[in-house]
Amino acid sequence: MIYRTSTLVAAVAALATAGAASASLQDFSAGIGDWTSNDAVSHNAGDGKPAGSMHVVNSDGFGRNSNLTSVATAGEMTAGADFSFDYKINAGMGYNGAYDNVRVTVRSGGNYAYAKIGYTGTGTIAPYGTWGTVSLDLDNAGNWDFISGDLNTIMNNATSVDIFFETPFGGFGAIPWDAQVDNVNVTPEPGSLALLGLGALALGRRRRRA
Ligand SMILES: [Ca+2]
Repeated sequence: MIYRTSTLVAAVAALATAGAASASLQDFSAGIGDWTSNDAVSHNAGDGKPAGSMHVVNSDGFGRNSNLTSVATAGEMTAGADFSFDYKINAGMGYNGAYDNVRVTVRSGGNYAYAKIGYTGTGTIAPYGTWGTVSLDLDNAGNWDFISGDLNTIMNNATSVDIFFETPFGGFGAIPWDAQVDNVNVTPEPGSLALLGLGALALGRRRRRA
């Protein structure tokens, strides 16, 4: 029994280490890292949660969306993790966000999965000028509107992540997207946290017995 407990504690410790290694918080306090865009992207030092965020403005006058892209490094994302970020749309296609989407696309080679939050997706997005949060369980197929290839394979081998601000409509001409993103984060799956609790419980029992 003590052997089993030790094994469990060791497993939990290994999980905790793996989780810490894969977590990556980008709070944009100093810059925008490797993020790029089809539109004008910049560092907004004065605004964020807290101050310091990534700011994208539609600059081509024809785009239906503004797309922010980051390269995913090996091990940064894992299938069981949650991907989350805060966003604020200062201006979109209009109607205070009622016809807009925030979309997340994760790519791995030629395969990809995307999730849409908003008008043609799940739930609603935050009204213009207020911060909202998107949080996606990477291995929950129900979160993803479209998957090409195997979801877990995509997430475990992600090569890039895109955050889109988009309207599902065409033919509206210039869409004056002006949006900000803060606190892009990858956190270990809740199951790891439950195991941590179980490990602490097992450790407590072992100590009481000793
Ligand atoms: Ca920030």
